[in-house]
Amino acid sequence: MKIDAIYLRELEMQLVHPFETSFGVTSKRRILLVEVHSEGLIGWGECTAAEHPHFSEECFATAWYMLEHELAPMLMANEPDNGGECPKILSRVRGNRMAKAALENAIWDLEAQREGVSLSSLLGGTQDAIPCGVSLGIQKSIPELMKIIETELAAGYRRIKLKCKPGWDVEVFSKVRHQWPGIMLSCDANSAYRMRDFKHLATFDNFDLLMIEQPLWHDDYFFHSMLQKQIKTSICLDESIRNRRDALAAIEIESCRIINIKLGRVGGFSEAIRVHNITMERGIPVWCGGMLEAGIGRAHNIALASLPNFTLPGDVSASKRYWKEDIIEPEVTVTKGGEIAVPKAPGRGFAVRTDLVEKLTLRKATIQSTVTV
Ligand code: OSB
Ligand code: MG
Repeated sequence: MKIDAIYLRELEMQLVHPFETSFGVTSKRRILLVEVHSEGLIGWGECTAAEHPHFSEECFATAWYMLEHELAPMLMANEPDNGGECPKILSRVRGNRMAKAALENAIWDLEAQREGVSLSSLLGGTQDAIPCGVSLGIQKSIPELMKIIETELAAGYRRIKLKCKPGWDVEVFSKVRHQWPGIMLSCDANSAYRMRDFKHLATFDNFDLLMIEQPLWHDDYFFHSMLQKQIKTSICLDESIRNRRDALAAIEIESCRIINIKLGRVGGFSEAIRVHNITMERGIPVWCGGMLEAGIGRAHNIALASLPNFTLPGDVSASKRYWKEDIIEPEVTVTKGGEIAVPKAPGRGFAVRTDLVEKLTLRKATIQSTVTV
């Protein structure tokens, strides 16, 4: 496809509530959007890199730099025909997967429009609706957390995930389990524990958790395998799964029994599909993770989560849980039964509110083809 121009935008968006994990608090997001103009169509991508490099090595500024100076010019010079060709074109740049994903996903978004098919079906999606869970940040107090859980269960969400860290774990799980004995409950440590905590982590087995997500180092699966042998609760890996090879290695050495797939973390739709396929082959269920996305990232997550091995409720939830006003129309909504309907319309199925995007844009960069005809 002939790419006319690629635009990068920096948006500032205030979260409805601050979100606290074991690595810090986020109140405002700087959202990096990629806009690819080609043959009269516009493909959109959203970069999931956070403000600071606390979840992974990437952050907003590194992603912006890589996109502006390396990735977008490289893609323009090579004119991919479809989303699936992007990883090879961008492979000379090592790492920087969240930056790559934003660009590659914009091409898939464009391709779905060009082909007149839904993004979900272009990716190989088979599910009409995706089951939803929520990820609840660390709160000031347990009673405050209990109120939030009550609200989210009433809204229909099918799985509650609690962010945890030393000092905000077993006491919390115990109170929550006591109040709601039957709910699907899990926790996410974002690498807050170490080997000295193995005995403590084994006590999580008392709470019938669906999984414990990324208890140890962000880049590890060897020690997670040691831990998995010593606890009954299934480990789910998030941070340490960067690609299909990581997934396969983690499955082979039994580091986890569940995997969370995030588009940005694995570098885009192509690699996400490869991770999905190998987990399905090996009988390891997956779910779609979230990175506090605005509407475009959320729409892409929904399309991804329609693939057949996404059998567990994911972290993709309603726009209004994060934003007063989302940048897409309609906003993402969740049914009383805790599901999001997968759009069937051509493309991503959610229109971009360009006026609002323009209003929220703090900075814009243009990458134009240097090839003259
Ligand atoms: O580990 O899943 C995570 C948010 C920011 C960084 C990392 C994570 C999260 C979440 C929130 O858990 C998921 C969401 O977008 O709802
Ligand atoms: Mg996680």
